[in-house]
Amino acid sequence: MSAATPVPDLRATLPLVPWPSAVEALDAPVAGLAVVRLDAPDDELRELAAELLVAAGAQVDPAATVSVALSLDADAGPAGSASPERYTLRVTSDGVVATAPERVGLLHAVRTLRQLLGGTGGPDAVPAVVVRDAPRYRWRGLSLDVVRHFFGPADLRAVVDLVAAFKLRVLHLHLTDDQGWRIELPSRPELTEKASQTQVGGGPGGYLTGAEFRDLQRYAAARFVTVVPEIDLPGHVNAATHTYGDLNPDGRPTDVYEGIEVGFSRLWLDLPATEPFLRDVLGDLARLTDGPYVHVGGDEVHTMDADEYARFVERAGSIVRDAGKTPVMWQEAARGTLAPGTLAPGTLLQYWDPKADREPFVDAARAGARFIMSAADHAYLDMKYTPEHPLGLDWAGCVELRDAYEWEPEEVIPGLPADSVEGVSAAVWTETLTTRDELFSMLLPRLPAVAEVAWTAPASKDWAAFRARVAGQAPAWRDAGWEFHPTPQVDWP
Ligand code: TNX
Repeated sequence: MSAATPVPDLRATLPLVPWPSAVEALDAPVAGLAVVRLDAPDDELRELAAELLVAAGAQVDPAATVSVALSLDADAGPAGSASPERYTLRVTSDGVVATAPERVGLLHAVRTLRQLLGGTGGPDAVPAVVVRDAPRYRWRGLSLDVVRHFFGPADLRAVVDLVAAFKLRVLHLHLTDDQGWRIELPSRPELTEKASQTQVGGGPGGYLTGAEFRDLQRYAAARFVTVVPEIDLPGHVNAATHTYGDLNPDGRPTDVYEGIEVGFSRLWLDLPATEPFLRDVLGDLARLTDGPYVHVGGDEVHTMDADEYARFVERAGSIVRDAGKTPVMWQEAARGTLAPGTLAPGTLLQYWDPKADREPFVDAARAGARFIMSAADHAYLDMKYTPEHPLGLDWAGCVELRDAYEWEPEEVIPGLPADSVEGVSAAVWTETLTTRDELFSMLLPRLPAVAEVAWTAPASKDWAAFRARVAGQAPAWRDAGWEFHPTPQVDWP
């Protein structure tokens, strides 16, 4: 562009979410990408890329003259970036070239291209640009409760598609709680037999079979999404204490629970049945899990003394480690140590409750724990958008789109060393969410806001530009059948 040409603010005109590390507009004609040839290093990647480009209105034809070429190249990405996810995308009227050191970066590049195709010119007139991009954090995720209301394989695949569309890499599934046990385990089939058939407010409930869970992981892995399963311990366990009376001091099964109170149920570490139960369920879950992480909960145990809680967390963590996985725990487990600061190094803690005392987090970080930021006042997408919103809870206040966008993960815990932040996860709890449409209307448009917090450098974030870019996603959401909440904070097309 010559110096005299006013430079439009690319951040507001290109419909890219999350905003990339560097975008350079070329002083060159737009690219016609309505019919393209697709070259990729392997068939799996070619098929995924083709699906995305076709969804954006392009046609893929091996005889086309314009090509979209994906190729592995260690030199791709922003200067100086060592992220394995980095990529470069060059769009000109001669065609598209995407390069990345790893396949994941090539798929990121295609997702960026897919968003460019959805811009105002459509696939016939895609602006000539070079994008060089890499994420801020490795852990970029969504935590989803499938207990309070059950969501089955088809809904979960749609959630994987949504998560992946915004370049998130983790789907954390909250699989057990007071209201149900949603994962079939070979050594403990009674759990799903006895404790999966209800949900909040009654209703049918449900569970994932081992085969369904494996299939879901495969579907997610093809899209570079890791599934992190959670068995919540030692609280949120009424489904287990309902199934096995011997997990209770009086030996009697507890009643089915269909309400939404939290904090009343618990295990007892010193009962003879407890340790075998922990070994069986965590061992089975680790064997079913392809990814490196197993989440063992640890939140809201309101009826256990600190010493037993600490012993419990250490037990659960070491069983998971012995099974070859890295444990993830809710923030409360920062206190899950007999002496301050002795939590096993490498443990991942998921921060959620802004009302909690921060000191144990700083101690845990000093001992080598790493943090996933799910600050409820920004990243809990089950909070209502506004007080009048018909769905959701409001214990952490309302979370409008701008609240989900404007926060800094390295500042939510004062005093925490910035380099102990592993990443960011949005979370959605389903006490009030009963259908896929309701779930998606809470995720969209707020999940893209959290995705940008996790991906984009703070200096490149801009609310006014984000509002404009997120509006540009709506046509794609409508095409995909993804329900969204048309918040008045955005001028929707
Ligand atoms: C707190 S977040 C909980 C969940 C609820 C959620 C509702 C966390 C670790 N525990 O049990 O579903 O609030 O927002």
